[in-house]
Amino acid sequence: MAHELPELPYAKDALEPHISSETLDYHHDKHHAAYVNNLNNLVPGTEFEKMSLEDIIKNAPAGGIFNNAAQVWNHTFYFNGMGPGGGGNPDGAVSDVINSTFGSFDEFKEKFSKSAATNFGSGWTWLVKNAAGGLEIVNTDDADSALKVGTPLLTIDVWEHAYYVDKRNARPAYIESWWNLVNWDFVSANFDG
Ligand code: MN3
Repeated sequence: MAHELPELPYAKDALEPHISSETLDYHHDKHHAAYVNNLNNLVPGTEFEKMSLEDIIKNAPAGGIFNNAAQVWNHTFYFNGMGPGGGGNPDGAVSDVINSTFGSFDEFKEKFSKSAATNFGSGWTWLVKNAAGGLEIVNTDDADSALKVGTPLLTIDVWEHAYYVDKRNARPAYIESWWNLVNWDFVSANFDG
């Protein structure tokens, strides 16, 4: 099947001043698009040709097909997890389970930020619901996806291309900006499954 680049669920400048339209020009229109194109070039003639993105990620061995499929999925999930008018605190069941797992929202935020800031090299930091229904903060390397760990609820891309235009080398400043964009309705919908 041909994989498609999903459109951003908001205008290019909707995340300003936290993430610029220039960053999204590169991150969505160049990087995300390239992963889609690479995947579509790699799968024809393989056992992965007719598989969904999720099935490719769960079944492909380490290598180009896995890397590009996971990067397509990870980026769509990341972009959907942000929005104008985001940020603040979660409510409902997600708020309750964050408090019971991490002590408080502030303690969760601090722990998640520290994981993202110290995730070495390129990767992703995730909030995941595990098989027991509990929450975990998970770091993955390069293209690796938390789909292999549990049910992803939220992610932040910590590859340099996510922040170098706006923040240069200051990953912690990008993480701090990103909290202003978190779409907690998206997190709740993922949590409710
Ligand atoms: Mn990226």
